[in-house]
Amino acid sequence: MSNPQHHLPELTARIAGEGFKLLGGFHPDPDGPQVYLPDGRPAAAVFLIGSVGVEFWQAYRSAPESRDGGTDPLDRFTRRVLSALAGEAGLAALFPFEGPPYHPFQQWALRTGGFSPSPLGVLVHETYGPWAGLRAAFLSSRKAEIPGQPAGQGPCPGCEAKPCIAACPACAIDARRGYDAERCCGHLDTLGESPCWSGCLSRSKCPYGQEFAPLPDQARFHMNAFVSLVRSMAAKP
Ligand code: B12
Repeated sequence: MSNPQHHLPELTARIAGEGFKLLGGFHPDPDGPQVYLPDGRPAAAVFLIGSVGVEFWQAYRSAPESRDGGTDPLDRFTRRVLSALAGEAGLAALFPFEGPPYHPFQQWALRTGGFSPSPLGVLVHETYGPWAGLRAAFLSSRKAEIPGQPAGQGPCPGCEAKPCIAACPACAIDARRGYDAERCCGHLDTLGESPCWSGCLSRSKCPYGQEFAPLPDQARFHMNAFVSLVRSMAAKP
């Protein structure tokens, strides 16, 4: 990794130009949990890169990885584009699909602010609702300017109606126990053409970020990836 040489507005624009979004950042507290650079030193600043809405899907659909027939096309597209961007800015890139063990991306997202945990398992963002994908973390060895942090705790603690819970036709979401992935998958298996395949009905009922909901083919792509991951996890001893 070379010396960090990014400039926040330029970094934000470069990331947006490739269809991604700079969701936020944080400076790890020296007395708290650290995020480590590839050379083992603790990072001084962390940027969280996400994907939201149709811009990202359009960028992916026009990339060669979406048509080459290989495995994990979206992860390969993400790694190619964001590794190059991080390298240009003198930053290191970590990805959520590296693992197991996986990097704690949801914990990092909570530290950027604006997100709350939800009964759905996914973090819900005050602007993007349940539709923010976490695609990479860029790490800087030096303190750096990061985006301003939203003040609130994210939307779920203040949402009394919680329409997400009742919307699940498989009763896979419970206010206390959270989200039951096996039950959700079982439902998808039983009903081959369940409307859930075109987008999780519970996430669709979230009052936040509705304008960022995925297109039907985008939703189906993610549901397929999710079902494959649950099956591969269940198949492991
Ligand atoms: C393994 C995994 C799963 C497993 C969960 C098994 C388990 N109990 O851990 C399964 C396959 C069930 C799963 C499902 C889904 N997942 Co998932 N998953 C992951 C992955 C790759 C690793 C999680 C992990 O172990 N992290 C390591 C620990 C140490 O990190 P952590 O931050 O401390 O962990 C938190 C999570 O594990 C979380 N958690 C625990 N159980 C579950 C269950 C679910 C469903 C989720 C979402 C989170 C979650 O609690 C921890 C504390 O905050 C992460 C990526 C990542 N690197 O985190 C994505 C991730 C958490 N998943 C994500 C998503 C979106 C989904 C799906 C909605 C997929 C989809 N269709 O798009 C589904 C839910 C299905 C639905 N109907 O909506 C997003 C969440 C984004 C957000 N806004 O929060 C992530 C960050 C991937 C990404 N690139 O954005 N997932």
